[in-house]
Amino acid sequence: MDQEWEPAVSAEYLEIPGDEKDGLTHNRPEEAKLTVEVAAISDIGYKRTNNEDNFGYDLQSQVFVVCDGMGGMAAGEIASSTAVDRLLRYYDELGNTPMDIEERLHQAIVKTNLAVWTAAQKSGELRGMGTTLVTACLDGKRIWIGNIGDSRAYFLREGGCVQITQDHSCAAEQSLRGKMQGIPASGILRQFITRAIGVEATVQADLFTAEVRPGDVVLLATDGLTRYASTGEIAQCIGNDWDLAKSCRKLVEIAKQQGAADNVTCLLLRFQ
Ligand SMILES: [Mn+2]
Repeated sequence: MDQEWEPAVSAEYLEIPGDEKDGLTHNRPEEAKLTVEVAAISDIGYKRTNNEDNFGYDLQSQVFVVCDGMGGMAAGEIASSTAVDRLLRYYDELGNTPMDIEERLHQAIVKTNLAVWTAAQKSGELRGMGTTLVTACLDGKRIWIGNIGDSRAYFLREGGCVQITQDHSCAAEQSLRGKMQGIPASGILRQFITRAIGVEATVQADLFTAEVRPGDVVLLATDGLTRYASTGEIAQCIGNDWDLAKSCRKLVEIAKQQGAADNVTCLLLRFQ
């Protein structure tokens, strides 16, 4: 896989308007922009009595989001559904401002966090609720990914699959620091989320960006899938199947075959 993914710390990116080679301009507007196909599914799984995952997208403004809520009673569901709704709304609204796509996505995440946090402060039943968030938006041939928590983005090209995001969890962060010795592999600490939407008034998202080509696939998924599926299994599952909805159902089936102890959500994007 030759695509280089980089943390989007700067706003440097190139707009590619279409085919311009050897001084020849061949104006084919239908090819100047990639088209994107989307399929998504959220399954309650086998062990949970409610589904705290949510997903949403807006094909008009080309933004996609998956959230995994947490909190007592219905609070987790409210946290994730609020985050999905607000992210889509804020991203759309910010399209009326002169800010570039990176700043627009960043601001939409910041405003979404504040909205969920504010709702949590206003109600005793919702206090302490939070949600993960993984989002993708498109700018011509460039994709931007933002994440908070342990819901993930994966990138698939030519049969390969790589994980783009880093989990904000105890397990991932201890592993990065090479300090796994003190934490049992099955320990409850592993599951602790170190960053979430709505828990504090401010939040720091990680942003990533890359250029996409026809045939590329991006997967956004909650831990209810990712705990059961390796990158190899995801690549095999999506493979060359051109039925994107079928690929979604096959991914959920990977979790179900292993007990689906959590809610399972996946959202697939394919570029053409
Ligand atoms: Mn989950």
